[in-house]
Amino acid sequence: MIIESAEVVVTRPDRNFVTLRVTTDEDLVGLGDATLNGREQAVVAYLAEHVAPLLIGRDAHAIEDTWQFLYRGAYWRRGPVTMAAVAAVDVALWDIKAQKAGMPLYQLLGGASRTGLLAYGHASGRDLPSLFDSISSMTEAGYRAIRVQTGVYGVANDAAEVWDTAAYLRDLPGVFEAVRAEFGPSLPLLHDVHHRLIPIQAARLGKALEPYDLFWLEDCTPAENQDALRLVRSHTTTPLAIGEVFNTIWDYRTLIAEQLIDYVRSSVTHAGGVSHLKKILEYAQQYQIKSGMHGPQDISPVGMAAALHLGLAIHNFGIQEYARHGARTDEVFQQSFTFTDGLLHPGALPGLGVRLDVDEAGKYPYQAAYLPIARLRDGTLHDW
Ligand code: EZ4
Ligand code: CO
Repeated sequence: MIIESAEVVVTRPDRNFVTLRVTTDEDLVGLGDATLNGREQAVVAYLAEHVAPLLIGRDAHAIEDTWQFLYRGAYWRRGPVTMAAVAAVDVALWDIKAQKAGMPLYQLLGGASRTGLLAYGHASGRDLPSLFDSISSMTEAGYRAIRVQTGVYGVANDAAEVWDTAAYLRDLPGVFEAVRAEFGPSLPLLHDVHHRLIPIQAARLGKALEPYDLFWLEDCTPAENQDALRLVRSHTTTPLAIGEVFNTIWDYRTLIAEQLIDYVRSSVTHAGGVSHLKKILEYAQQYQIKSGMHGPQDISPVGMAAALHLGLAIHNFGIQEYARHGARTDEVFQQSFTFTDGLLHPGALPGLGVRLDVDEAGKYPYQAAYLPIARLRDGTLHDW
């Protein structure tokens, strides 16, 4: 089976999405998510100018060889743009192979290891009453695990959020104490620090949150400094999750080999596809480290589907982040996955189980949009 075409579809039904659409001489169509939030057009150019022409005429079944060809053959390795582009090709080819086999993708990855995937959703509020309302609305929507954020330390305006680290460290344990008092001891609670602390602050926060039994503390430091996590780890038993901005196994080398984290946050979309993330997770498995794949709205339904197939198949699944897309997105991307009793399942359709309606996608052209930034009170640029 030969690849006949590879086109990049950019659409903004509710937000920008980049999708690679690969067609074979047997008229099978495979999809891959290549959305890199705020830098979308860099991946579009990488795919359209440099990757798509190389795919035409290749064996659609040769997934590993194509992965190695794009990774090694480029000479310039790693990085978010490259790895999102490689991921999109990888996932599109897995989609095609599974459709050809007449099976949902998870069957080709080893079959189901569980009946469904525990998902967590986001709750946030500027004060405790609004936070409680937000948590209640998430549990009513079916979520059985909740990420709890407070906006108290960030005053949003058009230019930047103002961030006060000292106030955050002082107040956050009290927020979790109140949430536990209101919602009880058994609801899994998560929290995302968004890379905003230095190691000693992260160590102190992890320790202060221990009484509230977090499922995890996420991105507590900018973890490209992998060694910093030794300090955090030596001070706290709060489980640690890291890596939504990582894109290869090399970003995790120290973190996994020294067991400095408990959950791998990388997504299929940003870490080289199903093939590469599976390798990262198999490495992590030897150290009792589990998956915690990134699943915000900027992972498209195609990227989410790929995550669900991989998560269902691997042994060391931990939890899946799941932020529902809007109604327009669901029309552009027709999906087969389900969310029942707090558990996600990729469904039984052959392949990924997602269909891209190209005409519908064409109604929503790209619009530039960027992530917010944060600044300290004195104006210093901080991590968002
Ligand atoms: O900032 O998806 O855990 N989730 C997050 C997200 C990320 C965005 C980046 O594109 O941290 O909100
Ligand atoms: Co995060």
